[in-house]
Amino acid sequence: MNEIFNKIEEYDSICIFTHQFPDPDALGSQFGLKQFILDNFNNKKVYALGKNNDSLNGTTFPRKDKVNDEVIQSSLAIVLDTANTSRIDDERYNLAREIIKIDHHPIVEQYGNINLVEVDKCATSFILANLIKNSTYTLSSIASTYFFIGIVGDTGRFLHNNTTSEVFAMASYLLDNGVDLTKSYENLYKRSVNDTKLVGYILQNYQIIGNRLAYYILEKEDYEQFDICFEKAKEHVNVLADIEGIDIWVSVVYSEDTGFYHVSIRSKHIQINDVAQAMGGGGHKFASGIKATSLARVQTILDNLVAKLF
Ligand SMILES: [Mn+2]
Repeated sequence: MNEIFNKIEEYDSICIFTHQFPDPDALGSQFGLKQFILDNFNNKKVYALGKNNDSLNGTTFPRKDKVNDEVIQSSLAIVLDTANTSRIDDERYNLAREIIKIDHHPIVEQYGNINLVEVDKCATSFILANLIKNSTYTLSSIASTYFFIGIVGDTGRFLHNNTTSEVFAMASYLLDNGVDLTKSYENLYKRSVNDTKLVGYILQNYQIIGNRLAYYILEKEDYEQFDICFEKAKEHVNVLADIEGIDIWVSVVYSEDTGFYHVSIRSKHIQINDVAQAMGGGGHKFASGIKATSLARVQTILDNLVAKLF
């Protein structure tokens, strides 16, 4: 995709966007791309936009940038890891002169002037690292580290079934480029005492339906009693991942900011993104999310998932 590099060359100012509630792949691809551009192109202004994730920005990744509307109006926008425009963090992306979409989610909206979507790839960070690896540009140790963290995040530390041999080959390539493995993992997987208590609470209170679906619901007061914020509370769905006999596991976490119950669905073998899409959400075949307006709506989602099991 030389045209992506050509577009970067063409613009003095580039604004990089990703999705709301950014996870390690959203941030890894965003800051990896920003670092790559700064390392390889002269005199570019590059901005990573959107809200900070307080558990990742400032430690694992830098803090986000702030710009006024005029800057975006004269910029190229590159939107990463986001299937549909309503999920883009900072709706001012549409002020930009041109938009490039780079993503690995199943296609919902092709909103870019250029769309690079590879749904068979484990992470957007992978797609970018691969693009650069196959070019004449250089990939610094810092950019490699950000992309590596993105891949680690979306493969669950090389555990999920999107972990192919090409993923290990890319990890090997990035490590050769100077990824600091210990530092990457330490920041990403450290857990505060309070967060550990929340995990204990989840393990004490989750429910099982029909011996095959496990779920938990966290109201605001459930996580705030441990002094944990919504973004952090939302990260624990895989606490239920390895329970024997459980095929689908679900976390439901209420956010006062959005007014929604954020439903995260994970599955071993059973496709669940069709259920998510039918209920207004989306995502990957075995990892999807939906925003639900009420507990009654959450129950409908659970009923629809159970219907896939029996
Ligand atoms: Mn991703």
